[in-house]
Amino acid sequence: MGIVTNDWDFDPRKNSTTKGVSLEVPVVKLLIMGLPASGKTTFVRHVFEGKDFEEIRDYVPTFGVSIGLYEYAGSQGVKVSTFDCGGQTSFIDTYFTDQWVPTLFGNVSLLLYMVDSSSERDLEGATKLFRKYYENLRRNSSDAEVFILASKWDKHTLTDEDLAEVFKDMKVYYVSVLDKSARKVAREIIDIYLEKKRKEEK
Ligand SMILES: Nc1nc2c(ncn2[C@@H]2O[C@H](COP(=O)(O)OP(=O)(O)OP(=O)(O)O)[C@@H](O)[C@H]2O)c(=O)[nH]1
Ligand SMILES: [Mg+2]
Repeated sequence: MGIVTNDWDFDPRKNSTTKGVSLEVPVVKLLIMGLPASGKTTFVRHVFEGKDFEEIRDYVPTFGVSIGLYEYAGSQGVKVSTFDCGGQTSFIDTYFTDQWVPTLFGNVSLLLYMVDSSSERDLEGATKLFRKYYENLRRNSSDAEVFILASKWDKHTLTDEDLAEVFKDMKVYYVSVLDKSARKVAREIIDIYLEKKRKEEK
């Protein structure tokens, strides 16, 4: 089985959510992964499509990988492509096939790994899955930046200590789509990446 996607025959000129994005302009590729219902799609729609929580609060599992291309308002002139990977087990298995590894894990600028901070029960599973994704990422995009996003921080039961203990050297950010934190963190993370690129080019 291949990956079934919302819009897998990805041609940004046709499928872009923003019109007129030039393919020549380099884009920041965000790979967004995590367990089912950890908040990935909500984050993408809130940050990049400008939706408020009330408009998008119903849980609709992502079928395969949902790809978007956005002109990012937070940093002028920057294009962001989002690869929002559905967390259901049936999809996850396909992400590691030879057919899809390069498409998903290649050329990644930033991996955002979502961990539901309102669910203590899932932490072990989330950590295991993270390791698997991380290994594939490092093999295919050795210099990608990696961030753990502790989602649903408005109702967190996990503490920052819990997360620091399992994600040790990783950078952990706390986000909620009910306040300004998700957009603020997205901007901070993208700026970190852009700054790194600027330094490399000098
Ligand atoms: N309270 C609260 N709920 C949130 C937040 N972010 C997401 N949710 C809820 O979490 C549920 C799952 O959200 P999704 O974003 O669809 O989850 P997902 O990670 O894309 O799930 P899959 O596509 O199945 O992998 C929805 O009911 C959202 O309303 C948040 O910051 N705070
Ligand atoms: Mg989703």
